[in-house]
Amino acid sequence: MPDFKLHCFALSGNAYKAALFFALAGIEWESIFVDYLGGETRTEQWRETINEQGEAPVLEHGETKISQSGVILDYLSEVTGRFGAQTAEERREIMRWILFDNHKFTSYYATLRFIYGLQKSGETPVVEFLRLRAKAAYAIVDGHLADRAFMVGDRLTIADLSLAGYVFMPEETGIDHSAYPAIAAWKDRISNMPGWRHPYDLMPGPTSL
Ligand SMILES: N[C@@H](CCC(=O)N[C@@H](CS)C(=O)NCC(=O)O)C(=O)O
Repeated sequence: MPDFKLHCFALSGNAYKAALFFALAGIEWESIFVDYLGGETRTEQWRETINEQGEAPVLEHGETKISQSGVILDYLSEVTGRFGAQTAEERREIMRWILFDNHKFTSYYATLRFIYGLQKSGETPVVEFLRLRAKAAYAIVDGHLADRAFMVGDRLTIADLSLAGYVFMPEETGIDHSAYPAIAAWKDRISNMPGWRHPYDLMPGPTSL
């Protein structure tokens, strides 16, 4: 029985960040399917017993139970010794990109992808706003990656894993990804690593609404 249990579902790029950590580290883990589309995370019982914040992913490891993908990634790097910082400066730099990812890069893109790509909203002012914000975040990450292979240092860290949450999701967002060649090259570097698997292949549950 694996030590690590991850409450997750296939459509969740936030959960993929942790699932990808396990895949690339070659660490056994168990998935616990979250019926997000069925409303499980909104039930009182789920919030009382799994996560009061009402969000997936949630990691269980022995007595430890934590949510927030950035905290989960930080915890996993600490307890496994993989993909973490080697210096205090790197630790700050990793945290800086994880916070940027949570606030901007993942947040706007994931919401755009959900509304436009999965719910098929069509063009609306909200979609237009989210796309503009997502493109601005993509441009910043693309600029950072223009002259380096990974976000921090010269190797894959949890900063990359955080930003990689939604970039392999296949849904249409109306964003022209050819405008971000450094992100495309970084994605190739990650997907060519031993152990890499697509989110829909790594986590349980439906892959459409
Ligand atoms: N900042 C959180 C975001 C988690 C998140 O938004 N998860 C989605 C699923 S991918 C969720 O459970 N959303 C529930 C909601 O917003 O009500 C993280 O990085 O873990």
